[in-house]
Amino acid sequence: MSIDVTRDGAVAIVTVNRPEALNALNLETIQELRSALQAVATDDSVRAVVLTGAGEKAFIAGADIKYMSTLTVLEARAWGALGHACASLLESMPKPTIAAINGFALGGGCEMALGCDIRYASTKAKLGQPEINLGILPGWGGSQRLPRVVGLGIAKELIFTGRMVDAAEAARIGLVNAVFEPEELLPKTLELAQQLAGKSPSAMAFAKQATNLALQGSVADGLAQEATLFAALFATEDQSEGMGAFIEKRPPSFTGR
Ligand code: DAK
Repeated sequence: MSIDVTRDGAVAIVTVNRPEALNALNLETIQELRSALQAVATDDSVRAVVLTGAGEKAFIAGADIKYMSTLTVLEARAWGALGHACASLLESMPKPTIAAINGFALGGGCEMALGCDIRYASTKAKLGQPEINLGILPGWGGSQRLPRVVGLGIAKELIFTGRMVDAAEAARIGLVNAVFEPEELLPKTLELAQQLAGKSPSAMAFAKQATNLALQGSVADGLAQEATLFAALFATEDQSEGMGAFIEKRPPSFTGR
């Protein structure tokens, strides 16, 4: 098994554990990752998910180049679909996902981080889309998600050159939300994950669904969806609890109902 799933209360920590290959994703690992993400996505006791890599050096150094080197066109299609499924699960599961980028996040690794809602990095992190140097392009969502995160001009520069950025530059261009010393990365990520896990699950799910629409379709369609989701939350106990707690000057206790 190259994917570990552990729990810290309502937070699931999904760790890619193949450090001998810098956590590169081969067929077995990406299939296991997809199963693990499907499981945490549908487990109501999980309210936030952290994705990270085992060892000191890498988050995920990419898709496994040795595995990819022999793919036919049809196999490459299936391979692309597997990576798309994982990144889409991270992006669309109805609970927050946070990447704890503890080292190299290259190619498919950067694309998994881009699928997450929030990215925290260690000072040792290096991110990039080096596929151009292998004669291919980012195939697990990078061509679409990187421009949405850092803007089209910077994304094109990174994808066309294949150059890596360090953690400081990644923070400056908005590719990661914050940077921490290596030993602080997981504690800080878990602190955030626990904070998010304590929010109303339904409000969180709808907030994620609504913000995901921000860069898709028209503003008018997005506003219409926002209005529907907003109104629907007034049918939940969590809305009464959240507002009641404010009025009664006490912390809220959300149940997900
Ligand atoms: N794949 C396979 N093995 C990898 C790997 C990778 N991506 N990255 C590292 N490794 C392995 C190395 O081969 C080495 O194994 P041994 O040779 O010892 O058996 C071990 O991990 C340690 O790596 P190094 O010895 O190279 O370590 P260094 O510290 O010297 O260098 C490095 C670290 C991260 C700079 C270097 O390993 C490196 O450049 N790695 C490759 C990074 C990279 O290019 N990543 C992007 C992969 S391409 C698509 C679908 C998906 C994709 C594209 C298209 N379609 C369907 C269209 C996705 C593409 C990618 O992700």
